[in-house]
Amino acid sequence: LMKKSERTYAMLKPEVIEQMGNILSFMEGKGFRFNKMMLTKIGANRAAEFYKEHQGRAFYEKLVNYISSGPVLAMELLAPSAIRYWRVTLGPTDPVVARSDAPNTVRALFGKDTTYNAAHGSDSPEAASRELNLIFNNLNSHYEPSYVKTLCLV
Ligand code: DGI
Repeated sequence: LMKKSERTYAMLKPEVIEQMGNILSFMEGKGFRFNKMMLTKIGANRAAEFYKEHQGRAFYEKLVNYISSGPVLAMELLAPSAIRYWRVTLGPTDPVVARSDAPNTVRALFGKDTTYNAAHGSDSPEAASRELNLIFNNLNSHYEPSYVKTLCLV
């Protein structure tokens, strides 16, 4: 029986954009397919909305500032159990922990620390649809011309 493909939201964060080729190759090697891909910049308001579940946490402002500080690579991934599989492929939130516990993961290989941890992955089906909508389906209502940079493959 074929497992049903699932969609998730993945995002390469600003500090790894210059290494995106290596990270995409790593992801392809893990079997992911890129259903949508867009190099874009997320404004501070949308970044705050994106991470609203962390509002009030000590790191919230730093996180929002970081994510809106430069371009990100936004992706819709398609794979069987994509949500869980992408989280496993990402590795633990802290790249230092990842390097000891899960060395063959995106965060172990490409992340620096808990803030600059290379990439994001939705943690539930609800989060995946919310995040995919926020990034890919609100291009008009949230349209901020300089944020929609170059590449949009759908
Ligand atoms: O789902 P994750 O990205 O692995 O982790 P999360 O949903 O708990 O947190 C979202 C992001 O917030 C995470 O990728 C990095 C940041 N973050 C989480 N916990 C901390 C943090 N940043 C700092 N500086 N310190 C934290 O304790």
